[in-house]
Amino acid sequence: MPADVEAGTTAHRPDESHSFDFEQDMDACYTAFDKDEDGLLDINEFGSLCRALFRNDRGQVYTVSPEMQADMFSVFDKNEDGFIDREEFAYCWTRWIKRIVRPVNVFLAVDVQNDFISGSLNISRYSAQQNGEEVIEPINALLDTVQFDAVFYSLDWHPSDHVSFFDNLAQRKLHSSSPVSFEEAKMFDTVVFEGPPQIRQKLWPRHCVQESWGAELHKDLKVVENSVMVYKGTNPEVDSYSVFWDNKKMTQTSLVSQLEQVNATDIYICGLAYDICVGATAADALVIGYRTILVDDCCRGVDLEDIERTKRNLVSNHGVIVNSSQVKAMVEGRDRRPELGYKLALELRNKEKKHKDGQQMEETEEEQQE
Ligand code: VGL
Ligand code: ZN
Repeated sequence: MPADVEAGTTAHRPDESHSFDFEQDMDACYTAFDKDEDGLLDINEFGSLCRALFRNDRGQVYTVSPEMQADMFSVFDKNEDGFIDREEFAYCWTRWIKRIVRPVNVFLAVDVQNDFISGSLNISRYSAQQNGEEVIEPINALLDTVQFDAVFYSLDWHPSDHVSFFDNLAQRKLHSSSPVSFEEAKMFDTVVFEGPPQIRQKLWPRHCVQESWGAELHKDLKVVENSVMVYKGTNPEVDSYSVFWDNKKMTQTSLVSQLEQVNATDIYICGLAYDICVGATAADALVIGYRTILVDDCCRGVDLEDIERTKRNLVSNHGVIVNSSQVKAMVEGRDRRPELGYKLALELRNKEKKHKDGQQMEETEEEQQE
């Protein structure tokens, strides 16, 4: 083979252009990638499967690093013999490939409420580049064009005596560890309340009071049929930035069980404020184990540096940041991101490990009883 052809191998290897239709069945898939027909998938054959799997709707193949590929391979090579046999592939097919190709997609618009757009916590007041109203058009366009399996809207929904309101400061005792005293405390300072529960709390202007205009969703935001409202921050003593849990992780919102009910695999998150409630929600979604996608152009935040930190944090935890124009192809399984495939593989490994640990616990308990 001439040297110049050799040099170009990575881009032109026949299996680089191999696109497999994952709507076919498991056996067809196994046979297609078992190139040497030895009845086993080795790491290289798994590599060509990855190249067929992780590509976008324009046929471009996403790069999967050798480390990531080896790590995913190890999740499915359960007996660690260096091959994915047919039995191991059955698991890989149903729990991984099928979910990557046919995800269950949930959309969550966080706190698109009047107070954050033009009311008391109006984010454009804090940053010249940020205007909360700008999220409405791209969110509405998404809801018009993309068929999600479930749609949720969260609402910051505080009682009048809420702990986060600066003008309620006199209602509670500060803890001795508070960085600022009652006398010194100003709006946006962080204090520590004695509790219970003892909490660090940033002091915000009164906002999103239950049943008030400021707590209503913006009038132009499209509310789709059969969507679900999730209320957070309802406990007067604890604030709640994440739509999953309050800031002390004492109580869950209804979102957790509702996502389980629909068997959600992927969650698309956007809204206000990017660096506060959107960021906290996305971080929790990843902790719970969801494939998590931030829709960047449908978010606005308070602090530009904090927004960048939020994005870096998401990416380092295997989340993905996209533009709303990319969402439709992802939802329909035509644009399949390796980061999300990797996240799912890690979750499968965690589940297996928990299962094994549980079995071991049972065995030791039995031994102890004997
Ligand atoms: C939020 C501050 C206070 C938010 C809620 O929705 O981002 N920010 N409460
Ligand atoms: Zn709030």
